[in-house]
Amino acid sequence: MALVEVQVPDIGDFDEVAVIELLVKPGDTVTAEQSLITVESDKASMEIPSSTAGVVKELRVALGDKVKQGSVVLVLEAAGAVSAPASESKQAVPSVTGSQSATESIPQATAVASVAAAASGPVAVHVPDIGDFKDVAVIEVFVKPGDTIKVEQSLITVESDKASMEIPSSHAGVLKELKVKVGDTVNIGDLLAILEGSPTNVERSASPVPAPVAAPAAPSAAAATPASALDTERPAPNAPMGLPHASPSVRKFARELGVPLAEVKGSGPKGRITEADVHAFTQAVMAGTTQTQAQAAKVPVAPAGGGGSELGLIPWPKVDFTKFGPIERKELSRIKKISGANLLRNAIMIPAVTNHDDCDITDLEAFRVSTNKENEKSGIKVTMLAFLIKACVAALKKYPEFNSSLDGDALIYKQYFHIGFAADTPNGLMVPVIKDADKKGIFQISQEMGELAKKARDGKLSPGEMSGACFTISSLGGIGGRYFTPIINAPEVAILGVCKSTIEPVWDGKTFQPRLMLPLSLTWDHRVIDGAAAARFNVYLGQILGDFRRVLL
Ligand code: CAO
Repeated sequence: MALVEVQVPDIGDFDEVAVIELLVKPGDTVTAEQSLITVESDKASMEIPSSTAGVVKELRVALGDKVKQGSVVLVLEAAGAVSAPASESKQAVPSVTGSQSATESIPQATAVASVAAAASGPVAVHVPDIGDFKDVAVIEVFVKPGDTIKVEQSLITVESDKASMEIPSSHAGVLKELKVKVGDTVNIGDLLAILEGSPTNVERSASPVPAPVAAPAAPSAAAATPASALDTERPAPNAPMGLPHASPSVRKFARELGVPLAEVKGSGPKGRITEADVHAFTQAVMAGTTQTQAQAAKVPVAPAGGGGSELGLIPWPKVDFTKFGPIERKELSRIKKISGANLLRNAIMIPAVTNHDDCDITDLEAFRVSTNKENEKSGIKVTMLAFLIKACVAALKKYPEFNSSLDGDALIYKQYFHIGFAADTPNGLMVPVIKDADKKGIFQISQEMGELAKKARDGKLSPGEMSGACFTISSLGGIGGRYFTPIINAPEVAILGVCKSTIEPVWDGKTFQPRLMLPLSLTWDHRVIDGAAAARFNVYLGQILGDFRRVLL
């Protein structure tokens, strides 16, 4: 069985596009042409299909990664003969520029633009080069006669059986006549619309090439969504799996409004969700005639702008900072947006309390340092965090409500011990998970932690490596600080924050002794745990870290 690297094929005009969805996971069997990931630029999204059939061995991309032509998406154990690489597959992905490369298409487009700029009076807008597509159906019309059209404004959406794309206007002006309607089929060069040209034509951008967008109703693996991610496009738990059937602009619009697209009923052809549907859904929610599933479950979804109006809060202050000095605006990374929505929900929804404590790790640190010296050659560095993970497992076993999750009026007690640890990465906070930490030794945990932390920093964590945690540890010990109040990673019910250990004078009954003290901050969900249990958990944790022989008792 050959291992095959599946690469991003020619994706036309797109240079570096973000991975917004992982549709498969290691162990999945995929067929040739099956969609593997969805990538998105600011204007469109598209699915990257597999060039060959086989079993997924390794995902080489993670959510938020930027990919381009040639980037390796995953490694497959090919079933049977290896087929042509994805970049050679004609059918694989709609090529936005047909046989032309993106760079070739631009000068041509610019030339058209300058002619258009000089034109006034009626201007014809044609279907541009839409690559491999023939006789594609018009499934959506965004404009009507009388509308003022901007350059690059989407006029219609066309759809083949595998993908859909929006066709933008090559010119600005007032729409005089629309030459197509829903249900028509179009090809390159077909007349789409007549505009009354406007002098603003000079502003047209270089490329009239349509952007390919995601194939509708593509399969979406449940496990592809990291446990910590709350995406408004993610199908609701009870909804059938699959991306909502909508164009990228409608998806973007829904995201901006914080509308869960999976809950919007599409009125377009084949149940496609239109902008009007999103409007109608928003109005119905605002009027109180319908509820999102999150509202029904009394879980507030973070609004895109952090408005907070649905919580009855006053609006977020809008300040023109330029009045006070120079500024620079930078978009939040996708990871920050996703984790921000989760953190907001968890901070608001969980009646959380934090207990602070110190524990004596003098002997443990001495043991750790000597162990590392003895095992220098092994290349594995034993970390304090590995001991903390083991100590937490012992405390979770002794106090099982800390290893539970709320399910309505019931508690789910987990009989496994998967421990998440917060990792600081250039793109934001990630939480990789050490699975079955109860069955692993300190060396194995240290090694796995090192590998997972590296993958997190490189943006290479797979969804499976970030899901299933029972309890999370957030260690700022390598950085500094004294105590903090970590936010619980729902549906877990507690999280341990750890800061930097320092030598402190500790009274032994006769005299002060210099001891290495580790500050612990345990945040817990008061619906599940009470204060006395939390104090006992912290005390027990401290006792174990003070003397690990206690785990044997
Ligand atoms: N007290 C004193 N020193 C500590 C310590 C502690 N509690 N924990 C770690 N250290 C030391 C380590 O021993 C190491 O020292 P040496 O280089 O001399 O051996 C140094 O600090 C650096 O440790 P580290 O932080 O790189 O490694 P780690 O195993 O402790 O942690 C990881 C790994 C991935 C958790 C960490 O790199 C990280 O990302 N921490 C940030 C987590 C975070 O962002 N939390 C906040 C979440 S809420 O926004």
